Amino acid sequence: MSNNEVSAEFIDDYIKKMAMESEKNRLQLLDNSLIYEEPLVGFASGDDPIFSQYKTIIGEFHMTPRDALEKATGQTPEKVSVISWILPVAEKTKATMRRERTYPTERWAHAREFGEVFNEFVRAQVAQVLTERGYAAVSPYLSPSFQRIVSDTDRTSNWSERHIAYACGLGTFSLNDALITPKGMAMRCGSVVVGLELPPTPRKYDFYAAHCPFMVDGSCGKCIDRCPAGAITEKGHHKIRCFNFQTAFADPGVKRYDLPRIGCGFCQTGVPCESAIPWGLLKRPGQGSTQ
Ligand code: B12
Ligand code: SF4
Ligand code: SF4
Repeated sequence: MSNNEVSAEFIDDYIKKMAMESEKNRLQLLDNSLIYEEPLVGFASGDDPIFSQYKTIIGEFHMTPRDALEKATGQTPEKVSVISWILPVAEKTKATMRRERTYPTERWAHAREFGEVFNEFVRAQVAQVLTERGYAAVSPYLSPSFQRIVSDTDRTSNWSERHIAYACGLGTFSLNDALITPKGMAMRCGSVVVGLELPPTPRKYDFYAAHCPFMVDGSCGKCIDRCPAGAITEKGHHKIRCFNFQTAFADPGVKRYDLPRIGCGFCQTGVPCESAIPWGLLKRPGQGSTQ
């Protein structure tokens, strides 16, 4: 099969168009409004050394882009790239959460549930359009190789979508672990690996948590008080406390909405990093910018 030319612009437009036009990006059981606003899209070389570093930072089990592509397709293309996208939660949904303190709003819970259904659709569609044009492609999260790694003290995976987004220049980590992107922390993200050369998006940061004022100089810390579970402290994010707390929202007798999962996300809303990088808190007099 001969390859049809695919450019970074084509992929960027394809993902943005899908978000704006797909019925799946709508809160169909509520008011049919958008789940996500316009996505951000970034790229990295699959051979960027950061992906091997993740075997130390995350664990030996974390797949490199080549691992994921070769396992799924059996192909070893000369050039490999990673495509990552950020799906920013719509303003209307974030606004409902800002007023709440204890139980996620119905809009947030629907956006979590059906927003991830849409995210899976984007992963599958992007991989398919590239495959149809003759390129080896896989969404590692949807592939049989994807594994969640669960213990009494940790919850992780062998394809961390936010580490992939970090590598693709889309944002940095934070005090509460979540990724702060130019469109904020209230988002979900996804990725596809493709046997094609794409121009890497510059990473405009040299510290893995450069977008979080607490991690830069100990200021902000607003997510500590926002978390109703006490899962965020000055020492960071307690994943098991967080997991147990949000799982309890879906217990019969507690559950308020007819959904399998409720999610949480108080730390992602009503905080300075909710919808943007909090530059105002990062640019302190005499300190200059971290951008
Ligand atoms: C397991 C999991 C959880 C677990 C554990 C989260 C965690 N910290 O890993 C629990 C159940 C607690 C959880 C909770 C939530 N989750 Co969750 N979860 C996942 C899942 C399935 C895997 C995460 C994973 O692999 N983590 C890997 C580990 C290693 O990451 P980590 O411990 O945070 O990494 C730290 C270190 O690596 C460190 N680090 C140290 N040195 C260095 C150096 C460098 C260079 C770098 C880059 C990093 C680094 O940085 C990190 C932060 O400290 C992903 C989906 C996916 N496949 O990625 C979604 C995901 C992370 N979850 C997401 C969301 C939205 C949520 C919730 C809001 C729930 C909800 N929707 O209602 C909460 C938010 C909690 C929070 N503050 O992060 C989003 C991310 C949104 C965001 N803004 O970051 C994801 C990506 C799902 C998606 N497809 O979008 N989640
Ligand atoms: S609320 Fe403040 S301290 Fe917490 S992650 Fe956001 S910027 Fe960092
Ligand atoms: S998702 Fe909820 S429980 Fe987990 S850290 Fe954020 S606010 Fe706390």
